[in-house]
Amino acid sequence: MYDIWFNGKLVPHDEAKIHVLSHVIHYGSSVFEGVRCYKTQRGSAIFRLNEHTQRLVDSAKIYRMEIPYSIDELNAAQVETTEQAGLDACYIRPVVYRGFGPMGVNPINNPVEVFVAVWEWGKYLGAEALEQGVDVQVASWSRMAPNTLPALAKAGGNYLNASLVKMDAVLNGYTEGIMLSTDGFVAEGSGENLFVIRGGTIFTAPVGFSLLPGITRDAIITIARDLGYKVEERAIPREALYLADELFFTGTAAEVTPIRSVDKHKIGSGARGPITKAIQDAFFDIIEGGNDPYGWLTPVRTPQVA
Ligand code: PPE
Repeated sequence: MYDIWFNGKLVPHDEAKIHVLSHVIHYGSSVFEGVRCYKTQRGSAIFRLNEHTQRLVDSAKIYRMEIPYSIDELNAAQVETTEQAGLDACYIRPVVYRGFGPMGVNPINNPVEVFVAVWEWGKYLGAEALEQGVDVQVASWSRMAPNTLPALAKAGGNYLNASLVKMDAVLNGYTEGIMLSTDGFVAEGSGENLFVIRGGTIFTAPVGFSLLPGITRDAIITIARDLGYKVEERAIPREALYLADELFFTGTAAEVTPIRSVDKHKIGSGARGPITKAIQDAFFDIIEGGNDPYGWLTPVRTPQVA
């Protein structure tokens, strides 16, 4: 088990503990990130580290949490935690939370604490998924409305909504659930953004539709436009999912995962489509090939390059 960076220093895995009366346990008051370090052909590198850290800081700001570390220190903590683990590739999880202090909902006087953990994480939606695609359903739970919980914050509490969606999907025999906004437009998966392709144009829902502004989403919009595709951010009705030529999820964990059916409607040919493949290839050229036309890779020293 790898050391965990806990409030400023690495501690052994088993010593990174918090009190049961910590605010976060009772009220879900955490914000977090999911970041990947890849083993590329040019050495190990963290994908879009600074953008993830910026989103962590943004999430904390929404909840009035003052992180006692700068962006540079948070970036360095993630690099240090990755390097000490000695893994060529890993998933990095920085978490900021309200700790032990006064009881009650008001978190203002509870300390803001930070840890960074890493672990090995394989293909999020299954090994075959990247090629074969996954079967999904539209969730019966909506994504939280914009005046309930802020979707731009990647907050622990948001994942109560996401886990209801994921449990239902899995218990119903699907890999994932797609959430609609409370007014019925497509929002996102429980842990992924969503892209719809029809007639050669790529659509994704705008950030205002109760979704996390995904860093992979942003990367894929950039890559797709540079490949010459038209990408439009606009409201997507549920039935556009059924009529799509191609659909895919994006996320740090899910990467670019094709969807082959929604509510048992076959999407396109029922397998990964050609535009999805072209986008995946360009994405994998960065994260596996180590080519970095956009400056998205932060090199780390791991055994591979030592
Ligand atoms: N929407 C949600 C709700 C979400 O959780 C994620 C990431 C995304 C979109 C994609 O965002 P980005 O990773 O920046 O492209 N979900 C993370 C957590 C997954 C988990 O099970 O935990 C992730 O992919 O790391």
